[in-house]
Amino acid sequence: MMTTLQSSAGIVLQAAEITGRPEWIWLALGTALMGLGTLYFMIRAMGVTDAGAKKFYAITTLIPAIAFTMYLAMLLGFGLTEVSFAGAEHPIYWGRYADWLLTTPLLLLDLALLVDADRGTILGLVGADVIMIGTGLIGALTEVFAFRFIWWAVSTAAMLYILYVLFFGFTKKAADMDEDVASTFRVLRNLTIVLWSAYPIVWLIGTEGVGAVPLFVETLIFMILDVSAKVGFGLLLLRSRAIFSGTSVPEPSAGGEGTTAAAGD
Ligand code: RET
Repeated sequence: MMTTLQSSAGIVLQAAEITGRPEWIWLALGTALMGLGTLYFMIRAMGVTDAGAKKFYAITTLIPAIAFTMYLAMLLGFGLTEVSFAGAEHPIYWGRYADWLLTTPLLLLDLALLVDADRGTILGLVGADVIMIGTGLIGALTEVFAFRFIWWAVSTAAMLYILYVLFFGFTKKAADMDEDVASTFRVLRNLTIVLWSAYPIVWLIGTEGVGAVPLFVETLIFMILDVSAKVGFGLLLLRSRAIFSGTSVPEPSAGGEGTTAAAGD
Protein backbone atom coordinates (compact mmCIF):
# COMPACT_ATOMS: atom_id res chain seq x y z
CA MET A 1 0.00 0.00 0.00
CA MET A 2 2.70 2.34 1.08
CA THR A 3 4.78 1.56 -1.97
CA THR A 4 1.80 2.07 -4.32
CA LEU A 5 1.16 5.44 -2.78
CA GLN A 6 4.82 6.31 -2.97
CA SER A 7 5.14 5.31 -6.59
CA SER A 8 1.99 7.14 -7.69
CA ALA A 9 3.23 10.22 -5.85
CA GLY A 10 6.49 9.72 -7.69
CA ILE A 11 4.75 9.64 -11.08
CA VAL A 12 2.77 12.79 -10.25
CA LEU A 13 5.98 14.52 -9.22
CA GLN A 14 7.68 13.40 -12.40
CA ALA A 15 4.78 14.61 -14.54
CA ALA A 16 5.06 17.96 -12.76
CA GLU A 17 8.64 18.04 -14.04
CA ILE A 18 7.05 18.65 -17.47
CA THR A 19 3.77 20.42 -16.72
CA GLY A 20 5.50 22.81 -14.30
CA ARG A 21 6.76 24.52 -17.46
CA PRO A 22 3.66 25.95 -19.21
CA GLU A 23 5.39 25.95 -22.60
CA TRP A 24 5.40 22.12 -22.41
CA ILE A 25 2.19 22.11 -24.46
CA TRP A 26 3.94 23.61 -27.53
CA LEU A 27 6.91 21.29 -27.11
CA ALA A 28 4.51 18.33 -26.96
CA LEU A 29 2.68 19.54 -30.08
CA GLY A 30 6.02 20.09 -31.84
CA THR A 31 7.15 16.57 -30.93
CA ALA A 32 3.88 15.10 -32.25
CA LEU A 33 3.92 17.07 -35.52
CA MET A 34 7.58 16.27 -36.22
CA GLY A 35 6.88 12.61 -35.47
CA LEU A 36 3.85 12.55 -37.78
CA GLY A 37 5.77 14.38 -40.52
CA THR A 38 8.57 11.82 -40.29
CA LEU A 39 6.15 8.89 -40.50
CA TYR A 40 4.29 10.43 -43.44
CA PHE A 41 7.52 11.01 -45.41
CA MET A 42 8.71 7.48 -44.56
CA ILE A 43 5.49 5.92 -45.82
CA ARG A 44 5.57 7.97 -49.00
CA ALA A 45 9.21 7.02 -49.56
CA MET A 46 8.39 3.31 -49.59
CA GLY A 47 7.15 3.26 -53.17
CA VAL A 48 9.94 5.41 -54.58
CA THR A 49 12.43 3.72 -56.89
CA ASP A 50 13.96 6.66 -58.76
CA ALA A 51 17.53 7.24 -57.49
CA GLY A 52 17.28 11.03 -57.61
CA ALA A 53 13.97 11.11 -55.74
CA LYS A 54 15.26 8.64 -53.13
CA LYS A 55 18.05 11.07 -52.26
CA PHE A 56 15.54 13.86 -51.65
CA TYR A 57 13.31 11.55 -49.62
CA ALA A 58 16.21 10.45 -47.40
CA ILE A 59 17.36 14.00 -46.64
CA THR A 60 13.86 15.41 -46.25
CA THR A 61 12.72 12.61 -43.90
CA LEU A 62 15.81 12.99 -41.71
CA ILE A 63 14.96 16.67 -41.06
CA PRO A 64 11.73 16.18 -39.04
CA ALA A 65 13.18 12.95 -37.57
CA ILE A 66 16.06 14.89 -35.99
CA ALA A 67 13.68 17.64 -34.87
CA PHE A 68 11.42 15.00 -33.28
CA THR A 69 14.28 13.79 -31.08
CA MET A 70 15.24 17.30 -30.00
CA TYR A 71 11.63 18.40 -29.35
CA LEU A 72 11.25 15.30 -27.20
CA ALA A 73 14.49 16.20 -25.39
CA MET A 74 13.18 19.72 -24.72
CA LEU A 75 9.79 18.39 -23.61
CA LEU A 76 11.43 16.01 -21.12
CA GLY A 77 13.64 18.79 -19.79
CA PHE A 78 16.89 17.33 -21.12
CA GLY A 79 17.57 20.08 -23.68
CA LEU A 80 17.11 22.78 -21.07
CA THR A 81 19.52 24.79 -18.93
CA GLU A 82 19.57 27.96 -16.82
CA VAL A 83 21.70 30.95 -17.77
CA SER A 84 22.12 33.98 -15.54
CA PHE A 85 22.17 37.36 -17.26
CA ALA A 86 20.65 40.82 -16.74
CA GLY A 87 20.42 40.07 -13.00
CA ALA A 88 18.25 36.94 -13.21
CA GLU A 89 18.29 33.23 -14.06
CA HIS A 90 16.75 32.42 -17.44
CA PRO A 91 15.66 29.04 -18.80
CA ILE A 92 17.40 28.43 -22.14
CA TYR A 93 16.42 25.54 -24.41
CA TRP A 94 19.77 24.55 -25.92
CA GLY A 95 18.07 21.53 -27.59
CA ARG A 96 16.93 23.87 -30.37
CA TYR A 97 20.48 24.57 -31.42
CA ALA A 98 21.32 20.85 -31.56
CA ASP A 99 18.29 20.42 -33.84
CA TRP A 100 19.12 23.42 -36.05
CA LEU A 101 22.83 22.58 -36.27
CA LEU A 102 21.94 19.34 -38.04
CA THR A 103 18.71 20.19 -39.84
CA THR A 104 19.47 23.59 -41.39
CA PRO A 105 22.44 22.20 -43.41
CA LEU A 106 20.14 19.40 -44.61
CA LEU A 107 17.54 21.95 -45.75
CA LEU A 108 20.27 23.80 -47.64
CA LEU A 109 21.44 20.51 -49.15
CA ASP A 110 17.93 19.88 -50.49
CA LEU A 111 17.95 23.28 -52.19
CA ALA A 112 21.52 22.81 -53.46
CA LEU A 113 20.71 19.40 -55.00
CA LEU A 114 17.62 20.85 -56.61
CA VAL A 115 19.63 23.47 -58.54
CA ASP A 116 22.65 21.17 -58.95
CA ALA A 117 25.00 23.51 -57.08
CA ASP A 118 28.74 22.80 -57.11
CA ARG A 119 30.58 21.39 -54.10
CA GLY A 120 32.43 24.62 -53.32
CA THR A 121 29.19 26.54 -53.01
CA ILE A 122 27.64 23.81 -50.83
CA LEU A 123 30.70 23.80 -48.55
CA GLY A 124 30.53 27.59 -48.18
CA LEU A 125 26.85 27.46 -47.34
CA VAL A 126 27.15 24.65 -44.80
CA GLY A 127 30.14 26.41 -43.20
CA ALA A 128 28.18 29.65 -42.86
CA ASP A 129 25.27 27.67 -41.46
CA VAL A 130 27.41 26.03 -38.76
CA ILE A 131 28.75 29.49 -37.84
CA MET A 132 25.19 30.88 -37.73
CA ILE A 133 23.89 28.22 -35.33
CA GLY A 134 27.13 27.91 -33.35
CA THR A 135 27.39 31.63 -32.62
CA GLY A 136 23.65 31.75 -31.88
CA LEU A 137 24.21 29.07 -29.22
CA ILE A 138 27.19 30.94 -27.74
CA GLY A 139 25.01 34.07 -27.59
CA ALA A 140 22.22 32.17 -25.85
CA LEU A 141 24.64 30.88 -23.19
CA THR A 142 26.52 34.18 -22.67
CA GLU A 143 26.18 35.82 -19.23
CA VAL A 144 27.31 39.38 -20.04
CA PHE A 145 24.09 40.88 -21.34
CA ALA A 146 25.59 43.22 -23.96
CA PHE A 147 27.82 40.46 -25.37
CA ARG A 148 24.76 38.37 -26.20
CA PHE A 149 23.92 40.91 -28.91
CA ILE A 150 27.42 40.77 -30.40
CA TRP A 151 26.93 37.04 -30.97
CA TRP A 152 23.46 37.72 -32.34
CA ALA A 153 24.98 40.11 -34.89
CA VAL A 154 27.65 37.61 -35.97
CA SER A 155 25.02 34.89 -36.35
CA THR A 156 22.73 37.21 -38.32
CA ALA A 157 25.59 38.18 -40.66
CA ALA A 158 26.13 34.47 -41.42
CA MET A 159 22.41 34.09 -42.12
CA LEU A 160 22.40 37.07 -44.48
CA TYR A 161 25.27 35.48 -46.43
CA ILE A 162 23.26 32.24 -46.76
CA LEU A 163 20.12 34.06 -47.92
CA TYR A 164 22.22 36.09 -50.37
CA VAL A 165 23.59 32.92 -51.99
CA LEU A 166 20.08 31.42 -52.18
CA PHE A 167 18.59 34.56 -53.66
CA PHE A 168 21.30 35.40 -56.18
CA GLY A 169 23.56 32.39 -56.85
CA PHE A 170 20.95 29.63 -56.70
CA THR A 171 18.25 31.61 -58.48
CA LYS A 172 20.58 32.10 -61.44
CA LYS A 173 21.34 28.36 -61.55
CA ALA A 174 17.65 27.48 -61.28
CA ALA A 175 16.81 29.72 -64.22
CA ASP A 176 18.87 27.46 -66.50
CA MET A 177 16.99 24.34 -65.43
CA ASP A 178 13.65 23.03 -66.60
CA GLU A 179 10.46 24.75 -65.49
CA ASP A 180 9.52 22.11 -62.89
CA VAL A 181 12.79 22.63 -61.08
CA ALA A 182 12.83 26.40 -61.48
CA SER A 183 9.31 26.89 -60.12
CA THR A 184 9.71 24.42 -57.23
CA PHE A 185 12.98 26.12 -56.35
CA ARG A 186 11.37 29.59 -56.39
CA VAL A 187 8.61 28.52 -53.99
CA LEU A 188 11.02 26.81 -51.57
CA ARG A 189 13.50 29.68 -51.78
CA ASN A 190 10.84 32.25 -50.87
CA LEU A 191 9.54 30.08 -48.03
CA THR A 192 13.09 29.68 -46.72
CA ILE A 193 13.93 33.39 -46.92
CA VAL A 194 10.73 34.44 -45.12
CA LEU A 195 10.84 31.77 -42.39
CA TRP A 196 14.59 31.91 -41.69
CA SER A 197 14.51 35.71 -41.38
CA ALA A 198 11.98 35.40 -38.56
CA TYR A 199 14.35 33.39 -36.30
CA PRO A 200 16.78 36.21 -35.38
CA ILE A 201 13.84 38.53 -34.73
CA VAL A 202 12.13 36.05 -32.38
CA TRP A 203 15.46 35.46 -30.60
CA LEU A 204 16.02 39.19 -30.22
CA ILE A 205 12.59 40.04 -28.81
CA GLY A 206 12.21 36.75 -26.93
CA THR A 207 13.75 35.46 -23.72
CA GLU A 208 17.24 35.06 -25.24
CA GLY A 209 17.29 38.78 -26.07
CA VAL A 210 15.41 41.71 -24.60
CA GLY A 211 12.61 39.56 -23.15
CA ALA A 212 9.67 41.49 -24.63
CA VAL A 213 8.01 38.20 -25.62
CA PRO A 214 7.52 35.61 -22.82
CA LEU A 215 8.85 32.06 -23.09
CA PHE A 216 5.35 30.59 -23.55
CA VAL A 217 4.70 32.68 -26.70
CA GLU A 218 8.26 32.35 -27.97
CA THR A 219 8.08 28.55 -27.76
CA LEU A 220 4.82 28.62 -29.75
CA ILE A 221 6.31 30.86 -32.47
CA PHE A 222 9.48 28.75 -32.80
CA MET A 223 7.32 25.62 -33.03
CA ILE A 224 5.23 27.07 -35.87
CA LEU A 225 8.38 28.23 -37.68
CA ASP A 226 10.11 24.86 -37.20
CA VAL A 227 7.14 22.81 -38.39
CA SER A 228 6.64 25.04 -41.44
CA ALA A 229 10.35 25.14 -42.35
CA LYS A 230 10.67 21.36 -42.04
CA VAL A 231 7.36 19.58 -42.65
CA GLY A 232 5.82 22.33 -44.83
CA PHE A 233 9.04 22.56 -46.85
CA GLY A 234 9.17 18.77 -47.21
CA LEU A 235 5.55 18.49 -48.36
CA LEU A 236 6.15 21.06 -51.09
CA LEU A 237 9.44 19.53 -52.21
CA LEU A 238 8.42 15.88 -52.23
CA ARG A 239 5.21 16.40 -54.15
CA SER A 240 7.13 18.10 -56.95
CA ARG A 241 8.21 16.27 -60.10
CA ALA A 242 11.44 18.25 -59.89
CA ILE A 243 12.99 15.69 -57.53
CA PHE A 244 12.99 12.88 -60.10
CA SER A 245 16.15 12.34 -62.09
CA GLY A 246 15.76 12.39 -65.83
CA THR A 247 12.07 13.14 -65.87
CA SER A 248 12.29 16.53 -67.49
CA VAL A 249 9.88 16.63 -70.39
CA PRO A 250 11.53 17.37 -73.75
CA GLU A 251 10.86 20.87 -75.03
CA PRO A 252 8.03 20.77 -77.58
CA SER A 253 10.46 22.31 -80.06
CA ALA A 254 13.14 19.69 -79.37
CA GLY A 255 11.74 17.44 -82.07
CA GLY A 256 10.42 14.73 -79.77
CA GLU A 257 13.73 12.85 -79.64
CA GLY A 258 12.85 11.71 -76.17
CA THR A 259 16.24 12.71 -74.82
CA THR A 260 16.02 14.31 -71.46
CA ALA A 261 18.22 16.68 -69.57
CA ALA A 262 18.99 13.96 -67.03
CA ALA A 263 20.24 15.17 -63.69
CA GLY A 264 23.89 14.49 -62.78
CA ASP A 265 23.77 10.86 -61.71
C1 RET B 1 19.62 32.22 -34.23
C2 RET B 1 20.39 33.11 -33.24
C3 RET B 1 20.20 34.55 -33.47
C4 RET B 1 20.61 34.95 -34.85
C5 RET B 1 20.18 34.00 -35.92
C6 RET B 1 19.66 32.76 -35.64
C7 RET B 1 19.14 32.00 -36.78
C8 RET B 1 18.46 30.87 -36.78
C9 RET B 1 17.88 30.24 -37.92
C10 RET B 1 17.30 29.05 -37.69
C11 RET B 1 16.61 28.27 -38.64
C12 RET B 1 16.03 27.18 -38.25
C13 RET B 1 15.23 26.29 -39.03
C14 RET B 1 14.79 25.23 -38.38
C15 RET B 1 14.00 24.18 -38.78
O1 RET B 1 13.46 23.87 -39.70
C16 RET B 1 20.31 30.88 -34.14
C17 RET B 1 18.18 32.12 -33.73
C18 RET B 1 20.33 34.48 -37.32
C19 RET B 1 17.90 30.87 -39.24
C20 RET B 1 14.92 26.57 -40.43
